[in-house]
Amino acid sequence: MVVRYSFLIIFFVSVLACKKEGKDGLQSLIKIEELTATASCPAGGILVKSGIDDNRNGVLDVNEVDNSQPVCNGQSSTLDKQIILPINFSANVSNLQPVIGGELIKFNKQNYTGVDSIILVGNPYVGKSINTAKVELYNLTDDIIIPSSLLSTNKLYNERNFIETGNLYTSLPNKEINLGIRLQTSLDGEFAASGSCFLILYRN
Ligand SMILES: [Ca+2]
Repeated sequence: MVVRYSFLIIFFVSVLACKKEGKDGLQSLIKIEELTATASCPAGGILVKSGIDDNRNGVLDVNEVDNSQPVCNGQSSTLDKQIILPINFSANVSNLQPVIGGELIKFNKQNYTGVDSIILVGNPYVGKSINTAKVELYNLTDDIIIPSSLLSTNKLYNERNFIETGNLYTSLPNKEINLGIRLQTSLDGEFAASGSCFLILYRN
């Protein structure tokens, strides 16, 4: 519980810190709600809602929610075949300066016995399809990119979908690090956004 709430606090801080306005002045926002236990999430979890702040009030209003993604709490960290970790990053960029943010603190792949596959999943998008949005996993502790973690797309907001990397297990260091995201736009002056980012771990 303590972990989860500190997680949410970090999340909201990172959302506030990442309010980058795009060329059109609209920003994407994320809102997290508690999810009570259901058949598909027996231990409860969180519901990650995302969308564009169309009325520019800095709040993700009900009619602005375009995507809702449940993230279930693990029932048993030693038995779960799949573990989903939100990276808590939502940012826009419209110049060539990369935006680095988000926090998945104290991540250590060695803590997950039996895990042999780790992927980055996200739904980035662009303002114009001539542009490409680039999202990469970032090692905040050592200030370096995680190799082979690039997600790139030229999908517009209303056609965006979740895309994923290959297995990053060997790209991630054998130690505890703070992980984040680096977002870049390919064309200077053109809007790109990160969408929602998750790290998914698989046991064989
Ligand atoms: Ca709003």
